[in-house]
Amino acid sequence: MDVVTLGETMVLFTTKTTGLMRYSGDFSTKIAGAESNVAIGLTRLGHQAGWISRLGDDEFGERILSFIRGEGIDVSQVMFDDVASTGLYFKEKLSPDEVKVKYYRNDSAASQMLAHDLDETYIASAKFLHVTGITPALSKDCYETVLTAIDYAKRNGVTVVFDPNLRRKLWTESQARKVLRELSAMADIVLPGIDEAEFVFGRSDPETLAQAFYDNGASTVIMKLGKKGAYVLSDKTSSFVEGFSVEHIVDPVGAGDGFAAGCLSGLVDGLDLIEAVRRGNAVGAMVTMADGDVEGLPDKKRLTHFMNNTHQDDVER
Ligand code: KDG
Repeated sequence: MDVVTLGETMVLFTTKTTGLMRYSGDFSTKIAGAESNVAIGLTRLGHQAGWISRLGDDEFGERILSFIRGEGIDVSQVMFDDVASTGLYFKEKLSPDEVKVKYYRNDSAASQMLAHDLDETYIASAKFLHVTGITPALSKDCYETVLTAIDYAKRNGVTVVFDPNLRRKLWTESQARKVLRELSAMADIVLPGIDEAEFVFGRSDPETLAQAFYDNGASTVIMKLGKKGAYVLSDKTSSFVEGFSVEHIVDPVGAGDGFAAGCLSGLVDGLDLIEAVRRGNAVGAMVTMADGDVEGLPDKKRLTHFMNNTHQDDVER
């Protein structure tokens, strides 16, 4: 197993018309969850990924399991809850550039994940454990499950990758800031977006914020800068890695997860950090070119074509 991840996946309902959801009668439905988005990005690129989660014993849970298993992800650790329901969320397009999200996930099946349900041997079998800041926001049990997963990883020499993935609607600012800082300190690799970095450490430039995560305990910081690319800091390097230009952004949601999948794919393939992040930039850019979180995630052939045929400014080192 290359990467094991852990988190909630939901059925996403997106209005088919622009405007207030109260006037929308038609919705498209897709599967979306930050952690399974990353796992799908990895399997599409030929890697082995496992997804740990809990689903409702309902039609939406069955649909999610079928979709994720169909993407070649190991779902042997997924549990079904015969009481709590599968989480849902709705995307309301108020204008082409203004999207609002409404979660229906309180007390969802995934929020009932328990630390004692984790299989240490399963986590120990991976090269990387990928966790995000969404899961600890779901419940105290989920917070403890993430802590236990990180402990199992560290005890078994598995590299811990943490993506803060700040979701302000899921918890208070003070709760979020405390836990995101705490988990960032435990991680080997941290993948903050610039906004999340400023949320945790205050307003500043990418270099200063990356240093703050490094001083906080992470050994590698890969800061997402959107279309500008990323800034990388480790004990061996500090560098901006230029992003890839995209002529028409269809849907930016999920780009950060694609970036994470690309970076992890590069590291699994033995690329150096800069080249792994360059792959992350490319995958993140490709995600924005399709509607939905995972529909733009490429296979190796499409990724290679995109990277070789898209203008990229020189990498500044
Ligand atoms: O990164 C995209 C995720 O935010 C989306 O898939 C849904 O996991 C999700 C969340 O909690 O917002």
